[in-house]
Amino acid sequence: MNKIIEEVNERLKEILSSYRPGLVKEAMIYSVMAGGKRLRPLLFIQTLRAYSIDYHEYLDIACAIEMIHTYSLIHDDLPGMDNDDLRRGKPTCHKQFDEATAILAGDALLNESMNVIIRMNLDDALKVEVLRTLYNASGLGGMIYGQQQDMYFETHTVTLDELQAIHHDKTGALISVPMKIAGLIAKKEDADKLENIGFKLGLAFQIQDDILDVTSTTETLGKKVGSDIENHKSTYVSLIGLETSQKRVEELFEECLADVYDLQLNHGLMIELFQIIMKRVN
Ligand code: GRG
Repeated sequence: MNKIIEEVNERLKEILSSYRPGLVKEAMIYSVMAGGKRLRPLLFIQTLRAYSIDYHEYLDIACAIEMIHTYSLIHDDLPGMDNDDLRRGKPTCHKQFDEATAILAGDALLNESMNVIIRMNLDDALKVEVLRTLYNASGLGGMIYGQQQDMYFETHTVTLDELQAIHHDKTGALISVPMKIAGLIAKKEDADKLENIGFKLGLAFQIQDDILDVTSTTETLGKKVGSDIENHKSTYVSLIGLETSQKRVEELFEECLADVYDLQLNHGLMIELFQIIMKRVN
């Protein structure tokens, strides 16, 4: 997996270096290259590999997804949202630069992610399907809607079902969409099943996030811990407790494994990927 991460990083550097010079470009490079785990590119590439597809032709889709993810983190950290000082172990974009530059860097990453895909040499029908699927997941069809609901429930009581729906959109959409797009490329009839597995993985990932917020350290996590309690935020841990949350994560991973065995692909590659996510410490 390290080789794949290096390839993604090299291509991201190439893409970012092509932009017109200035503070916005510097801020984009700063945040994208700040040391993220590249989980979403890995989910995309490893799923393609599991279907024996050469991923190099599609590397730019992995980069575009990571650019959207980084934009969401830059904006999520802004004073008007979570107002965080630390991200990926470094000062947040608006702390390192300034608020206006951080807003523009996020906007530019979202816009340019689309250009990255538009410029690819792909079959036109596939390109349109990829664009439609990706920007539905990152927009009001998924992540932005989830962020809106997350903000609403900062001042309203939330049930477990409502919290699960927030996670589905806010975190799950951008974790499931790499798997869905890999399915559209490799085997169209599997795309919805892969998306479903991705949503379960996304929920497990977000519950882990809630758990790490109370069990980890700022040093390990690369961002402030204890922020959910400080912000009086309802989380899986606050609603069902730490132990039950941990159990739920394990159950979801088991379900993902079982679902993967229903598909005809290289199961070992998918399991390797799920284990990396399951064992994550940051
Ligand atoms: C501002 C439009 C907008 C959306 C923000 C995803 C999101 C929506 C906010 C992030 C809030 C957050 C920390 C959610 C927890 C799950 C999550 C997305 C964690 C960060 O993803 P990782 O762990 O990060 O993959 P790295 O840094 O490794 O890429």
